[in-house]
Amino acid sequence: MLTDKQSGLIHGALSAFQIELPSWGFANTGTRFGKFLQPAAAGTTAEKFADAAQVHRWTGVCPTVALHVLWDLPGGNGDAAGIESLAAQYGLRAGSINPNTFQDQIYKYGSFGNPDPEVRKAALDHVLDSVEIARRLNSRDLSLWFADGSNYPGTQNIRHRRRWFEEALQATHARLGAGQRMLVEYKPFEPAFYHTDIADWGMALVLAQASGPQAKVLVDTGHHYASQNIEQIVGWLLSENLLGGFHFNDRRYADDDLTLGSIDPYQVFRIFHEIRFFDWETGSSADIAYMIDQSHNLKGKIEAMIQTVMVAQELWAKAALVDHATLAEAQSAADLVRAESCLQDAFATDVRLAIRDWRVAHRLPRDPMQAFRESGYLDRITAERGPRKSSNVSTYA
Ligand code: LRH
Ligand code: MN
Repeated sequence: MLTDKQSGLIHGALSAFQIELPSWGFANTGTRFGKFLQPAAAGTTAEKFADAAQVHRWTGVCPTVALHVLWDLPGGNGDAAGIESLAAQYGLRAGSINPNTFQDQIYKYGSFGNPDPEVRKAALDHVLDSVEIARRLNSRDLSLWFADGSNYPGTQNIRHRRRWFEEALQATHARLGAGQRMLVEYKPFEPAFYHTDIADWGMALVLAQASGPQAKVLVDTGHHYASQNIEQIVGWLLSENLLGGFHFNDRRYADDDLTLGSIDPYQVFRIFHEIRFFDWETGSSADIAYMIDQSHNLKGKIEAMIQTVMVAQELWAKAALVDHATLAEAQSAADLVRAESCLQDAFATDVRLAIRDWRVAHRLPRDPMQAFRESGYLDRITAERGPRKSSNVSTYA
């Protein structure tokens, strides 16, 4: 049975927790070995917003949708007005803006890191367009991931590419409006398999610092070597005031983009704990964008998204139960078992009843998944969208 204090901590934590949905998480996706089409999958940006609105309707904590420019605004800034009215139509807002500097043929040897100055310029133009789109849509975050790298030793000058990245990121930062941020996302490998230009948190941190005060680091939980301690990286980025946001997903091997908490829920709990412990210690609330970045190749896409939000809320609520004062004391006393038990006790606490009460108190359904299933929305869109599926078998978009 939870104490009133614990229920209060959970309710307070949930009311401060929102998570952004990726538009691309609602579209048909696959692997290089195939793509299993789902009749209900979203095929247009409008359908992606409609599906995201379902997740927000039943969970109440997903008011923004991350957009990938060439997938959602193929017409660039010209499509912004359309996006704005779409978002308004569904009671949502455009979230982080993600340029696409990886799919065009010109990017074979990279974008910002490409040895060809013409290609670097084309990539920068696209990113600067994306800054304008973000300004037009009142989106705060420009979220930057680059596939750039090489596949064979000696084929590229790693130092020169780093310098070109610094120049282009500084030019991007110079174009940001007040209040806008640029989030630098790192990834150790894939699609490049020898070196990736922004391969880890340190490289992203150095480039963010070189870019300017509105640049932060984005941690995608799937972008780490299997044995890497992600919450330690989070601790360091918090200390440097350079933690800008997360892309949440789960993995067993590499960047598997599975649903959050499906493989290692304690990992996400440890990350959330580092953030809440930092907030408790500093008496502040770190300004972090929580976003989902998953591709649902087999699970129903809307259900997978609702499941992810529910698991994120549960792990966030558990992290709110860590007794920080006792923990700090035990850490100083090197009382290892007592310190660790502070985390294990919180993680082992069943918070689901308190979360259900919080939902009812906010006029939300106790069980968002059940509410969605009973809504008939999935049957309706399957009937509407199913017949046309065979026509557009393309990759993410
Ligand atoms: C790269 C990545 C990046 C997105 C893409 C959809 O692996 O995590 O954040 O742009 O997935
Ligand atoms: Mn990502």
